[in-house]
Amino acid sequence: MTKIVRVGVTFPPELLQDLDELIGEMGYESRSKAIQDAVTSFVTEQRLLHKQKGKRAGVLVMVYDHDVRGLEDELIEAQHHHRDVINSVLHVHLSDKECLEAVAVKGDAEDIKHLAQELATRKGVKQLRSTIVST
Ligand code: NI
Repeated sequence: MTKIVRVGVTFPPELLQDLDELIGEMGYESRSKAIQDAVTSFVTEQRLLHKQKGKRAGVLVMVYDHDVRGLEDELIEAQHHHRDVINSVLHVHLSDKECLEAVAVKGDAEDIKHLAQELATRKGVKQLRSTIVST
């Protein structure tokens, strides 16, 4: 039998509510199974991004909360730092406090990966999805 480890994780209430709604709709028997599946998807996606090598192009799409103190400055700083791989940025004001940014990237896979990591790991960035193709 596979050994199971128990961990404690904190969630914003709205996220947990969304998760529980989805779990109900999808017919999951437990929250743990749904969270394990979500983590598996995350690990698979990140591993795939890590393995990329050579010239790549694509789009990073992120959603963030602009009310989080200092976040916009940090995001802009990260983008300036990686300007060599950024071709264009599209900003969409989604709601009173949520913004979506689509960052078109082209260049070395390693640099694109660093940019994606710098953006995704900031507090207040709710999602970052990347679509990367070879060039
Ligand atoms: Ni905005």
